[in-house]
Amino acid sequence: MASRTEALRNVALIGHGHSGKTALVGAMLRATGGKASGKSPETFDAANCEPEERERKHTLVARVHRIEREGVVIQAIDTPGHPDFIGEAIASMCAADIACLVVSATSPLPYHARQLWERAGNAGLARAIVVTHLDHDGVDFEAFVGQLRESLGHKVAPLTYPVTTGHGFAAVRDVLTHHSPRADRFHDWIEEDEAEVDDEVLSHYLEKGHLDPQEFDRCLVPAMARGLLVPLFAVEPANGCGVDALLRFLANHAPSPAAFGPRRFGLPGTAAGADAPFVGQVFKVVVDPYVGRLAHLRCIQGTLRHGQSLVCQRTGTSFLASHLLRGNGKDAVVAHEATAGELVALAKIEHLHVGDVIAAGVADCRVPPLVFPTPSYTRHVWPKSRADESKIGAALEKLCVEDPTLCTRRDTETGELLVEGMSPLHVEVQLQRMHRRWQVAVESGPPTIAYRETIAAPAQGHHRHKKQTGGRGQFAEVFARVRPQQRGDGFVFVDAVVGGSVPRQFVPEVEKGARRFLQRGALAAFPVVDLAYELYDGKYHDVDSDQLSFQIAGERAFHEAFLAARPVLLEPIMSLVVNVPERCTGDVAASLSGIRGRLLGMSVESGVQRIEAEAPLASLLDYATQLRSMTAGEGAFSMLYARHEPVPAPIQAEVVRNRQASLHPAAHAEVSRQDAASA
Ligand SMILES: Nc1nc2c(ncn2[C@@H]2O[C@H](COP(=O)(O)OP(=O)(O)OP(=O)(O)O)[C@@H](O)[C@H]2O)c(=O)[nH]1
Ligand SMILES: [Mg+2]
Repeated sequence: MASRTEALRNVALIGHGHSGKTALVGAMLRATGGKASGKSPETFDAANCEPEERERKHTLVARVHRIEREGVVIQAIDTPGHPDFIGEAIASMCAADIACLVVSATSPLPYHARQLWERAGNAGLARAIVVTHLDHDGVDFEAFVGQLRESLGHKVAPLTYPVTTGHGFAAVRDVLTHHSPRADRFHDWIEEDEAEVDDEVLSHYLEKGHLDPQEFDRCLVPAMARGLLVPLFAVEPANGCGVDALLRFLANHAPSPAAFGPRRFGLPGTAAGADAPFVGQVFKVVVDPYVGRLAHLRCIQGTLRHGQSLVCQRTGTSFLASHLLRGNGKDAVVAHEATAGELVALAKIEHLHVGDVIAAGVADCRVPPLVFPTPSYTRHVWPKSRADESKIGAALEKLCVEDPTLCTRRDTETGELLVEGMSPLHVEVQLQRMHRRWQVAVESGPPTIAYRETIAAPAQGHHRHKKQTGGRGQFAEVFARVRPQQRGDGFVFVDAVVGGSVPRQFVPEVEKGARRFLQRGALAAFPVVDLAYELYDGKYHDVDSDQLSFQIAGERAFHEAFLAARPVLLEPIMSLVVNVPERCTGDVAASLSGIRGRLLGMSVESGVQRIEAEAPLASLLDYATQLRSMTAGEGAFSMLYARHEPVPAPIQAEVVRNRQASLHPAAHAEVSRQDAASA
């Protein structure tokens, strides 16, 4: 009898948006007597159940659905196909043994689906393809399969095929049981792929020109597990056509977690068996306002029992598995134990993150870390009301724990609270979710660019501070020079006073005043950097000079020198890596000049064009959207801060004007009014 692990099939459904993944889960549940009342993903009650999903008719979070058939449990993970939510698909793949790429026969394979396909292969998963939308008129199944074999490799071979496509698509044939010229041709393709499993099989195949039926059956699982064979299935989720053959294949021939063993996860042993010490990996975290935090994990080896003591390998923290749950769609039931390969959830464990490895004790394991794309779109957020102010930090943190492609931070230069995500849609959905779940309402806008001020030439400045108001007066006089420093050298204070014209005890006060000026700048109230301030002369008064007077004189002399030293604004320049389909290379490279960008290099890797460039952050705030429209949603980019560089003069004037308007709206309005009147 098969063990519990051998009776599991962990299937990640991946693919582009609207390809039919959620509809397919619904069809599989209906075919096996599971809960799926509605036929379309909008009405099927276990799917797309969050309001944000229903509004946009897209799956936005991954969900595990348990589908039981003749003693086999298929744990199907339905993932979002929208490129902005790729993080959910990436994490789900680490919980699966087989990735089913769901593709629509009505359009060529989109770049995003290709990316997911390659990630599944790199993660060592077996791969299969499900073709949907074969009921559309004009679809040519053979030609479509030919295209897939062309772009994904000749290991793609149909296991089922439609009798007819278009309106009349109502039946499929199973290549394993049916005989016809078409079935035989596909059968030959499969044999050819299987023959590569090992030398013995290959020599039999070469000798006889085919495999024995037993050999054929025996080699199906290893050929898939090693990526030598990619079976393809024809399906129509709405009428259930082809679904039974797909389920039969998954149950009888798809690799179970035992086919790979813990080795795929970098563990030393080969046995995933119930007696091995427990190791698992978190593939999803949900923070629910009612249930609290739920960490979904895949058991990699051994058995996880209720009440067991576990250690998080990242932090070394121990905790008890006191609430063990088994998820199914939007529901969960209490579980008492889970064996290798099972997907379960631990409730109320506060510190677990996506990708964390947990084990019974400290384990010798090198489970590969999950790599997510870095966020490339930033918004400045602020609370709508006082009440929201105290809750915003905690609520944002909960969202970021759930979504590894979202992060939040306070900008140290501008002081703004920032939310960084994959695109405007991604950030908007997350803020909407924050409002719904945690009742925290925020406003958002583009972030303030962290400009800096510096000088381009040396200059001198002087200030005499004198006040006589009754009693003791105030007196200090300072002469200073400023000169530019290398970029990145910061601020240097030089004491060049000779002959005690500024007494020793007041020199640090002049520096204090100078440093105060650094904070507030003179061009547009941005911090001042990369210059030297030399105090070379001054005057004092025996009675009236004090610390404050020298601070004021030091700061104002700086101001005067700074304005005379050709002040310039520096802006952050970012290093960009843009990945786009090859056909978009020309457009994307040409568009760099429109964002004041500089092309640094280009290379092609498996059909993906990688463009390296630099551009100012100020012109990248909306780049996620621009790139989407240039590449039909298929381009992606990441950026890293490189350095600050001077802003071109006309842009500097505009930045200064806008900054004055935002800092002193009333004064700006008055100036504009006078300008208009004089015009
Ligand atoms: N005619 C036809 N419609 C289909 C087929 N497969 C799916 N659909 C429909 O296509 C629409 C999108 O299907 P979904 O299952 O939501 O697509 P998805 O892949 O889950 O999309 P995301 O959640 O955005 O990733 C739904 O209205 C389905 O009913 C098919 O084979 N034929
Ligand atoms: Mg979906």
